[in-house]
Amino acid sequence: MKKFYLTTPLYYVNAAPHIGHAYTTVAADVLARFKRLRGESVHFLTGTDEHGEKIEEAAKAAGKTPQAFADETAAKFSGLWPKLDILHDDFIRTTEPRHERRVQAIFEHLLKTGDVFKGVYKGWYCVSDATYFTDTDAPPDEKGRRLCPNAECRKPLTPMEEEAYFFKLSRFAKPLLEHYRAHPEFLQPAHRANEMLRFVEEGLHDQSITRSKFAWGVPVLSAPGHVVYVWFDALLNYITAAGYNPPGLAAAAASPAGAFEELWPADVQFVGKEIYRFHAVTWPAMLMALGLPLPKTVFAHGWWTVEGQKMSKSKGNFLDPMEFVDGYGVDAFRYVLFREMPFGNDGDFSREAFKKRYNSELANDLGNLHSRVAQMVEKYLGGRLPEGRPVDKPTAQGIDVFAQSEKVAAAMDKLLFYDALGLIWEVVRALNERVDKEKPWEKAKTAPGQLPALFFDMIWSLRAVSVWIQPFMPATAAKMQAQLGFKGPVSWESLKEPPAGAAVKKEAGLFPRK
Ligand code: ME8
Repeated sequence: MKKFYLTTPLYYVNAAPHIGHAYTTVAADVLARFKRLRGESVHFLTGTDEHGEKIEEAAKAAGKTPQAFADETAAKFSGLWPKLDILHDDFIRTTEPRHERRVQAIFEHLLKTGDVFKGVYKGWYCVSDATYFTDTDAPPDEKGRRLCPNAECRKPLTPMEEEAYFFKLSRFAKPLLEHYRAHPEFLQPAHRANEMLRFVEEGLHDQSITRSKFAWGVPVLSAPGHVVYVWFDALLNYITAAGYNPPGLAAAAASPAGAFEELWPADVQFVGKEIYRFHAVTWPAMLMALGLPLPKTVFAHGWWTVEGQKMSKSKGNFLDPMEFVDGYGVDAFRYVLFREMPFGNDGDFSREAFKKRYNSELANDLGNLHSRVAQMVEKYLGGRLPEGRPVDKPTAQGIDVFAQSEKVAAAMDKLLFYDALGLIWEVVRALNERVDKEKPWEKAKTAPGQLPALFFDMIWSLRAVSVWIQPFMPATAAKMQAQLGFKGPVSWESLKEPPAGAAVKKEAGLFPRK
């Protein structure tokens, strides 16, 4: 059975993880948890990108071997994910034999088919971005310097002339354009897809994919002294980790028959917008060269600035996710990431905005609602909802909760996490309004007979909220569900079950005010 396969980029091990890395990885986790909740079988891959000149230089600066240096930083990534409640199924490091062997076999195979060929590379190279540029890509500036054309980087480029192997990228411009047109869901969001389309329409250059001036990379078997270009190496992780057996791979190293087909093609690949060209152009061309199907969707999200500024080494303003996890709890951090800016756009991460959102939406809207309703059920109904079905279905101030659930699911499926949270908060706010309007404490005196049906409806709606927020805030969802008398494992469909006879109790608040 094919699994829902989703991936994040492989993060470079030259520096510790920050909120940018956390963002993409939590996004993948949110989708993975949503799919599991819907009953799908999921495979979620993340990992680290460990080769290349940049890592070699960083290791040298730290006085370590590249491998020892990579081991240390990779552990920071793999150690952070459980603290962010990320449940990945696999963590690949590009220095692992399972990856390196496959990269080597793929290289030799493409050399045979002619999509990889030998030539001389002459041009410019940005060590920091690990990207090649031609004379025209990077014309000299007013001072005659060649700087990296990436506005975020602008570091001096290194002139390069070396014998190298090339990937025949130019051959794939036409098939790529055909694929983009035939599969509008392939590149998302749409505005970034247009950029890629325009780029490919201008024609593609063959790409140098080996280096011979340094050693920290996957060695090319048939060309001693050459190592595989870090991007060509790293992009392949999405299939090497999935157990792709390239022609020529030693039988002892092969994964069992059918294992790869269970995962590939990937369903969603998440990346940041700055590496979209590699994922929207180079990567699918590599897959075409291998005769493999393309991922269904490659989604490029936007970038966070921090307190209005780009995060950078020189500014020393990389935000550590643990600052927020320690201060507010992991769920609040996961929530704010997707509530503060629409997924796909750029946005600013500020401590003040975080605190405000935490207090108004989590402590006030959701936390208060949950505790006051649970408390009233304890007080007025002795902590137990009536048996039977006093209402047909939950309605929050006129919102049909079941219909809303379909809308939330549709937004999640379309990766519109911000919209999904918006729909969920419509219900949270409506429920708060309902309490204010119906004033159960007055009804307890004037019309106590109405309370069982009212709370039955409210708890049912709250249970739905707890299921919807589960992908974003798994620990909070679990706390709510325990207090709302949910029995057994919860799935997306569980919200349809009427809470007949449920035992409701109020425990410590979900989100203490800060
Ligand atoms: O590019 N806002 O690794 P990397 C949002 N190794 N997301 C951000 C971000 C920010 N300010 N900063 C980083 C590489 N990210 C390559 C990838 S894939 C085969 C190889 C996230 O460590 C975002 O996902 O520089 C971005 O694409 C990724 O981290 C870059 O991580």
